[in-house]
Amino acid sequence: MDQSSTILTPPAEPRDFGFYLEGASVPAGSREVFVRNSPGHGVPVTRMVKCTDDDLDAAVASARRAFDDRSWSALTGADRATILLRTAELLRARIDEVAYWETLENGKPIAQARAEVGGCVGMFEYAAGLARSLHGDSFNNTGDGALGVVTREPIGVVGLITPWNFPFLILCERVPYILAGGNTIVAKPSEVTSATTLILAEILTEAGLPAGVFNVVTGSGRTVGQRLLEHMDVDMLSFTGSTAVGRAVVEASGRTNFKKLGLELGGKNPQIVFADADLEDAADGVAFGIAFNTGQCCVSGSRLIVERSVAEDFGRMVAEKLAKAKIGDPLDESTQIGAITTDAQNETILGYIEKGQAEGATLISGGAQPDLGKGQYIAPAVFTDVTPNMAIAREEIFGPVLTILPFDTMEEAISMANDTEYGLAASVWSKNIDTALTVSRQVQAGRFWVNTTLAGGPELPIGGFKQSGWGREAGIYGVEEYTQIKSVFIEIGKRDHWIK
Ligand code: TXE
Repeated sequence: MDQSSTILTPPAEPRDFGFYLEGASVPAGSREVFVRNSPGHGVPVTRMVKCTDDDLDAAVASARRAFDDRSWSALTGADRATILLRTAELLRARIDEVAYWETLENGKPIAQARAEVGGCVGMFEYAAGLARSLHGDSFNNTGDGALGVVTREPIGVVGLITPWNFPFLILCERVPYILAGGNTIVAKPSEVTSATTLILAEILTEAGLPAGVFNVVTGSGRTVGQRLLEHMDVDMLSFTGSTAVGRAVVEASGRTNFKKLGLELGGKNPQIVFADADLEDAADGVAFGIAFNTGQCCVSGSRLIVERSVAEDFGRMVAEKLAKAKIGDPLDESTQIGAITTDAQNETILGYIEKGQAEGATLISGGAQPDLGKGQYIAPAVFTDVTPNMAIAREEIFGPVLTILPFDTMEEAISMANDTEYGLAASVWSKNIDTALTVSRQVQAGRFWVNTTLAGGPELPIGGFKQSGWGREAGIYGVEEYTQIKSVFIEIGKRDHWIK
C-alpha cells in the first residue's frame, strides 16, 4: 500500500489471512478459502479460511485450556493491565494499517476508520485501569465469629460474534473488557470483515498475551457461528448483529448449557428536535447521525421527530446538509460517505427507498446511486409525508434513509419516540434544559444524547432497552458483565457443633 499519496489504492493481489489458534496464525492448508471484494472498489482484497467444525472445536479447546490453566485469570490485575497497555501502544503504532484493511473490507471512509481505530487504543488503556481496580466486597457485620467476602470471578470462555458495520470498533468495545475480567475468547468476526480481528490477534500476542487466550475462527455464521452458539464448553456469548440471529442465540443457549448472553441488536433511533434548538447545529447533527457509516449503524438516528412549526424548514436544512456531504472512494482522505458494505445490504436499502415511495411518502432528496465507476454507493435519502405505520418508519433499514415525522407537544414527541420495539439510542435537540432533561428521562433507550449524537468514550456503557438487547458493553459496567460473583462466608474460631 502506498501511504504517502493522498489517495491510497487497494492491494494488487488479495492478502491471505490464516485463522488464529494457540497464539499463532494457522494457514488454510487444504481447507477452502473465500475471497472478499472491496465494496468501494469491486476488486478482491482479502482471502480468508473457511474454518471447519474441527477448527471451531480446536479454538474452543484452546480457550478452555488457557482459562483452566489459569495462565491469564490468575495473573494480578497489574500484570493484565501491563499487557493491555502494551496492546494499546502497539495498536497506536499500527493505526494506519488497521484502518486501511478496515476500509477495504467495510467500505467506510479511511479518515473515519483511522479515528475509530484511534478510539480503540483508548478502550485498551481504560480497560487496563479496570483490570487493576476491579474488586469485590466484604461484610464484617457478621459478628466477631465470621467474615463475609464477595469476590468477582471471570466467567470463563467467552464466544464473541461481531458484525460487519464496525468490525474493529465493536470488537474493541468488548475484547479489552473481557480480558480485563480474566476470561479467554473465541472470536468469530463477520465473514465479510475478518481482517482487522486477525490483526488484533497478532498484536495481542506481540503484547505478551498468553497463547490460547484470544482465538479467532473465520467463516460463515450459519456454520462456525452456530456451532459456537451451541458449544457446551463456551460459558458466555456476546453477540452483536441482527434481531433474527439474536433470537437464534437465545434459543441455542436455552437448548444447550444456558451460557450467559450479551446481546446488542437492532435500533430505530429517534432524533427529537424542538423549535428552540440551535437549528444549524441540530441539522448538522441529524445529517451526521443518519449518514455516518452510510447509516449502517445500530445507533443511527433514522427517525427525525421534529416540532411542527419548524418541520418543513428543518427538513430542508438537513437535506441541504446531506447533499453537501462528499460521497466517494473510501480510500480518499476527503470522503465523508463511503460504500455500502454488502450487496445484500445495498439491495435492502434500495428496496426500502422504493417501498417508502410506494407507501406514499415523499422522497425530498437523495436515494440515487452515484456512479463512481466502481463500487456501490447510495446518496442519503430523506422522506417527508411519513406516517408512523409505514415500514420505513418502523423497521431498521440499516442504511442512509431518514424519515421525518412532525409533533405538536413534548408528550407527543416522547410517545412517538417510544413507539418502537427497539430502545438502543436517542437524541434530543433543545436549548431548554427542562425540555431536554424531561425527554432524556422518559425516552426508553440505552444511550441518550443531548444536543449531540453518536458520541461517547470507553467510560460510557453501550447497550439497549427493549428488543435492542441484553447487558452492557464498555465502561465499568462492561467489565462487570464478564465477571460473576462468588460469596465466601468464613467462620472464625471454634465451631458451635450441630451434633453435640
Ligand atoms: O447480520 P447477522 P447481517 C442488522 C441490520 C442488517 C441486518 C442483517 O438490520 O440489515 O442485521 O445483517 C453471524 N449463528 N444488523 O445479515 O446475520 C454473522 O456471521 C451464529 C444490526 O450481516 O446478524 C456475523 O458475524 N452467528 C447490527 C454476525 O452474526 C451467526 C449489526 C452478524 O450477522 C449466525 C449488523 C448464526 N446462525 C447487522 N448467522 C447492529 N446491532 O449493529 C449469522 N451469524
